[in-house]
Amino acid sequence: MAFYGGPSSLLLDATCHRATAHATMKRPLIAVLNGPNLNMLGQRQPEIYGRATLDDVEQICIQAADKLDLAIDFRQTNIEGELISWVQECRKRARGIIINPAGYSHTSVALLDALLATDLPVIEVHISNIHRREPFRHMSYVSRAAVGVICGLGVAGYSLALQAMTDLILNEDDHQ
Ligand code: CA2
Repeated sequence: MAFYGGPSSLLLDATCHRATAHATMKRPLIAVLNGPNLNMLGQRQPEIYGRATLDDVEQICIQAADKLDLAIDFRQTNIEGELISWVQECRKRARGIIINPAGYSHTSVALLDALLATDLPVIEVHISNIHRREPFRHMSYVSRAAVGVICGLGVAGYSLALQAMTDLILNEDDHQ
């Protein structure tokens, strides 16, 4: 697991008289959570999931987040209860959740309940197009908690989700 946040920038006003309050502005934190077996990415089934490893996905997210002025906390677990605990922790610390729940998408009411309880915007990502695959993958419990679902666009889905999350947060801030 890893937390990434860029340096806060020190902005000077037009006349350069003083540093402004922007110096202390913190980047919004987005949790990027990954479920079981995604640690195997790039090692098997490249025809379905491509050749990128989970480390590559993490780097893609770090670079996208940096451009978007977001901080990210990128994690993967094979344990359902751990994923649920991480979702619960997000309530106090994150502005949004991007999640590839992997196999738990199709089985876990408990994960759905945890996501619903956060009241945070959730974006669900799948690397493969789950609707072109076996029927049991067509239904995702998690989708009921998601503002949007990105699937079938490979690992680029993660950076697209970060872009979409930025728009959701900016929209929330505009309406506060
Ligand atoms: O397409 C996706 O991102 C999935 O969430 C991936 C899950 C699958 O159960 C979902 O239906 C769709 C599987 C993740 C396991 O990934 C592996 C990658 C390489 C080798 C073995 C597993």
